[in-house]
Amino acid sequence: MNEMNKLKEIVSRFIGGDAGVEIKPLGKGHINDSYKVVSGDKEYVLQRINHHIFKNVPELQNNIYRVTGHIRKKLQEQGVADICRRVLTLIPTRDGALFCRDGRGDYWRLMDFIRESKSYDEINPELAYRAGMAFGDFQKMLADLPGEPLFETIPNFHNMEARLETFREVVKADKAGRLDRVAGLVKEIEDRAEEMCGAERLYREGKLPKRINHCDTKVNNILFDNDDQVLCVVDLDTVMPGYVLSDFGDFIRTGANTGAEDDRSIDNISVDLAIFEAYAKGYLKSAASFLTDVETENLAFGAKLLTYMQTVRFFTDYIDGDTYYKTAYPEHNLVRTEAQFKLLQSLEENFDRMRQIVKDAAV
Ligand code: GN1
Ligand code: MG
Repeated sequence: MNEMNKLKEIVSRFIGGDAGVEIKPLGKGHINDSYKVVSGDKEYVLQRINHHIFKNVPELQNNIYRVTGHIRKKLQEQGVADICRRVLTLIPTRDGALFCRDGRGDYWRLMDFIRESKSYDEINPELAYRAGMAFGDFQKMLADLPGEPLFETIPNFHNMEARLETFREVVKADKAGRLDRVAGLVKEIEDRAEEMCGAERLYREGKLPKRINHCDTKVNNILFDNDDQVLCVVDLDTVMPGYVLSDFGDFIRTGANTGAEDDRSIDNISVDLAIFEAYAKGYLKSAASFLTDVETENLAFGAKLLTYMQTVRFFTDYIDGDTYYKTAYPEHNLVRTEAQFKLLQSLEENFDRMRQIVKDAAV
């Protein structure tokens, strides 16, 4: 069976006969593969879930089912219109399962496509403000999710101590023989290691809580409508307990970078403080009511932490021989590492200003 027929066969397990189904690649994820499916007047997103990374797909899908169900209920209670564009909807298979497996052992899921929506890789302050409110609302809506804690779809996902442990192991093993030329950068990582484990220390001391977080608040994981109003938060694979400074920081890492995540021109990269300020204001407008002082005080640190963490993660993958992230060319992970490190330096230079902005926005 060719690839297209295989995809059609998978879609048919969810929605029945494949007459007239059109399937095209979609999106820019580094982990899963996504396709847009059009069947008559219906539109869907089909995804192959990377089960080498998300090792427990049933639990992963169950998380998403619970999270989207809870948000849908909240939106209904608030009388919000057009709910099917305001929260993701999983489509079960014809047997009622939340995913299916193919003959190769790959896992697949189907969701409704959110119509007339768009995402941005580059954003302006106005939209950053709206995105900040939306991610704050997302955390707020999930604060009273009933039942068991959500399953940790990737254990220690945003745990800096664990990330550094893995980093040190791959440095030691130097599996791909790439270490020689990057020794300077390894030192830069180590020089900051102690500071960057601060959130884990605060947690152990009982000073920093965990809440249900999105854990992948990239700027392009927010969908806007044609009038640039926020429709919905997408990419829910990593929704799990974490520190709010992580979600704050990951948006700044992606949305407030004047360059691209993998920019080869290092001079393009710096923090855009107008976007930082707008996002902080929007986020605090939604979240100030539930944040503790320690959480608010550490939001600016979150921007440094998540940028440092992403530097370490790309660097780990580079040294390890590119086993985790999809890459478009051989040195892609090194380019990403250097680009993220440049952003980190810019955040360090502007850190006092960022802290003051958060302080002012919090009053
Ligand atoms: C991955 O695939 P995508 O773009 O949604 C990664 C995030 C990283 C991001 C870096 C499960 O997200 O944690 O921040 O790449 N997701 C996973 O762009 O590792
Ligand atoms: Mg993601």
